[in-house]
Amino acid sequence: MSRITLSRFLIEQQRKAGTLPPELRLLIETVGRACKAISYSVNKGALAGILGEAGTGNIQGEAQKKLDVIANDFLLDANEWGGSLAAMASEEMELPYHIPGEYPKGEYLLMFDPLDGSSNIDVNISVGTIFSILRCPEGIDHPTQEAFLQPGTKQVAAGYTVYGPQTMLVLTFGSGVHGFTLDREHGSFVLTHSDMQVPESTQEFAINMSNMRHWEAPVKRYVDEMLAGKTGPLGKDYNMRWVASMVAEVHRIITRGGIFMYPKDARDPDKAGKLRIMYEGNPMAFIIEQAGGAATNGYQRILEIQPQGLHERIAVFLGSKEEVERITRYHQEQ
Ligand code: AHM
Ligand code: MG
Repeated sequence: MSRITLSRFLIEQQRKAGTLPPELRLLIETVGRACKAISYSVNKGALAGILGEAGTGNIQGEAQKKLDVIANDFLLDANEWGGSLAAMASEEMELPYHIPGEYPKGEYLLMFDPLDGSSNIDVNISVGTIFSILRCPEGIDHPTQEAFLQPGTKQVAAGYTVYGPQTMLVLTFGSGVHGFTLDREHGSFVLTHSDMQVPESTQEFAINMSNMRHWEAPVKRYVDEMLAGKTGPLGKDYNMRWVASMVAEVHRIITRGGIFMYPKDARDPDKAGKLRIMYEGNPMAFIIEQAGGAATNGYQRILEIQPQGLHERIAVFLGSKEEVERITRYHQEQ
């Protein structure tokens, strides 16, 4: 059988009545094209002079890497002219990006973290792009941040691209999770992982252990129980991984199971975690749920939270259902 490229896959989904509107298909293809360009840049690294600091900061007070800025520009440039979008928002920009007047506007809103885990780029460890697509509320011509503040259940599509030993685009538009590997010789994403599923139970967890002293009681309890191993209350030995790149972490979990945690902690009481709901928590929660896993902030489904700000942070617990349910129970019981 011939290979199914991303374009072919999306066109075939569009033909299946009602599952994928043509405008959304075009938009996903365009995001995929931008990710290809990012992948080639990531791959060239020092050869293209794109490693290191940009010398600027973003709205979150984080120093930007050159590649953060390059990836953001690739996504803006690729998506502004196609006619599918009403506006875009990014981790790297304080306010929504409006579609320039010379281009037609469409009905969707696109949000992205252009280069997640970018502290890894200089040490040649996996990074990624995360994106989330919403419908622009009706009657809004010039979307401000309020238009974006919809709960994750309203997402019409979400995905990530992991730039690792292989570049893979993993995608959902609400009917399962589909994984495509970039074939560099042909320049196309090819369907390699159909109907990806997170195993229900696991013996692998991911958390930044160096923050342990700042955690809240339910997280301490849960990690202590895992560390106690076979003779502890959970009755099994666990293994730990921490890549410091959420995309790589989620990709591992979707492939072989596990739980990923970035809890709220006491370092900064004003911040409910490190990760941002709109372009990290929501898209990853949508993908993980579509793959049969679960995602909560310790108390409720991430997808049901009403966001209050474009760059709002939340606690994230996602992955294999049994484990996410356990840590959520521990939060509710306290
Ligand atoms: P970024 O979007 O600025 O790259 O930050 C998000 C990243 C996640 O990919 C990762 O899970 C986390 O930050 C790592 O944090 P830490 O530095 O605490 O290990
Ligand atoms: Mg990020």
